[in-house]
Amino acid sequence: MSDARTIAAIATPPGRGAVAIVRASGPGVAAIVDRVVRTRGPLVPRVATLGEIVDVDGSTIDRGLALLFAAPASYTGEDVLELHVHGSPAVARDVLLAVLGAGARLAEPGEFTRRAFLSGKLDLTAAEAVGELIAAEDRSQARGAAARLTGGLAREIDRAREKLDAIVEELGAAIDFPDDVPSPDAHDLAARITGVDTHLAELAATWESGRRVREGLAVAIVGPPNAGKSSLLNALLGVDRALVSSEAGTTRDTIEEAIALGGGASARLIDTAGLRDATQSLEVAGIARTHAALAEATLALVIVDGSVPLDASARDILASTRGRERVVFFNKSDLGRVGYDARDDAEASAKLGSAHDAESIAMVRDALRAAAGADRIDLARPHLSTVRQGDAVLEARRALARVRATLTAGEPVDLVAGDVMAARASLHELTGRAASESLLDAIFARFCIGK
Ligand SMILES: Nc1nc2c(ncn2[C@@H]2O[C@H](COP(=O)(O)OP(=O)(O)OP(=O)(O)O)[C@@H](O)[C@H]2O)c(=O)[nH]1
Ligand SMILES: [Mg+2]
Repeated sequence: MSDARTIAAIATPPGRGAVAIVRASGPGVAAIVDRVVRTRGPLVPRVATLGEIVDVDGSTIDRGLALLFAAPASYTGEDVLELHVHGSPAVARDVLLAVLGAGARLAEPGEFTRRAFLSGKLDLTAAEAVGELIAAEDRSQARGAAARLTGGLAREIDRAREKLDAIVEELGAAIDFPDDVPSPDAHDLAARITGVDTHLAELAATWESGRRVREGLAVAIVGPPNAGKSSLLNALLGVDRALVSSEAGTTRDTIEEAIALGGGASARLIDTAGLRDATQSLEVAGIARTHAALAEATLALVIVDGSVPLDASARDILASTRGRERVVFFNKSDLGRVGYDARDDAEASAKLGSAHDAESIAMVRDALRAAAGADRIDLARPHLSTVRQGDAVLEARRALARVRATLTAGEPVDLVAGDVMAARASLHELTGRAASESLLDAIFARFCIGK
């Protein structure tokens, strides 16, 4: 897709606004300025200049600001022109058509940022961060992406990669000149590989916590019918979102709502149909959805009625969620605590409270907040963000594990060269220093046009 022609697009969102911006980048910008922009004097780079924006046939479309960035001091590294006009969709479209008429072609999604990457203005993780920043829906997502924009992650990865570079070089010299260059010492090599791997392991750990912050913790609220699941959902949300009734089996379909948990953490709460042996077909279908929600959720928020002895369905759900990440809440403490007091050791850390009581709700909220990882990750520090980045680090660590296995087995040191190079290649791909066209296509296709 990326031919070197000048590209153009409307950079502002569709619809009406105060200002619309049409942007062009490439070698044809000077010609576009000539044909489309009428100002008193010539445009000075980085100086916003008021003028008329004209059609290819010379008629005025709008008065607006022209802003020129001369290569290489621009977002893309090429000549860039921004035309700021009145924010009407019709005006923006006409200005774009004029720019296209003056020699540009319509930009592909993400093509401006792709050009910035190709000209070395951004590494690939920073380019991805641009996409994430635009897509960010809350502050923590935006902050995390903004931190990655500065290239801190790429520098961190490069540091690990440089250590592998040195090892590859030493191994290469020993292989090429066996008589003159001694092979690196196996012990020493293993220690250095372990050092790199530890560093990568720390980064890998940021991936899972980063994901929770970015996507919000997926929480399935599960338990027997009538336990108070929907009541708890409503209390957490602070609005009556789900129907609540004293009839068991009220909730049939899953209900999903997002909540902010404070400190930049958020969760997606999924209220579900109560779990029991149902025969009625609608309820059976609802329960199937509960199981699906439970399978997809990161955390199970298990609600049982703690005021009465635990019945079979309560015991079932407590037992079946035992191995996984969960918060157990014994509800209806205002009515008693018989069930809570008789709980198994496995539920030792379970919470007791009432969906009708603000303090209990705060307690559940805190537990979710802790699980959402807001306290565990410092978004200002380099962290992995996309699945692609997580995979690349995983791939590199796998190769390093093979290196260590070879060394531990007492094999000749030269045999590890291939795997060290494989680990290095994964890190190279992560920062985009060796990214394929198809990888770039996949990444930038997710961007919007104009970015
Ligand atoms: N006393 C008391 N009643 C509660 C409490 N929490 C919920 N209830 C009541 O218990 C009944 C069931 O509540 P729901 O929130 O509908 O329960 P559910 O788990 O969503 O039930 P299903 O959707 O049928 O699975 C309602 O009458 C609630 O008012 C509590 O802490 N104390
Ligand atoms: Mg319900």
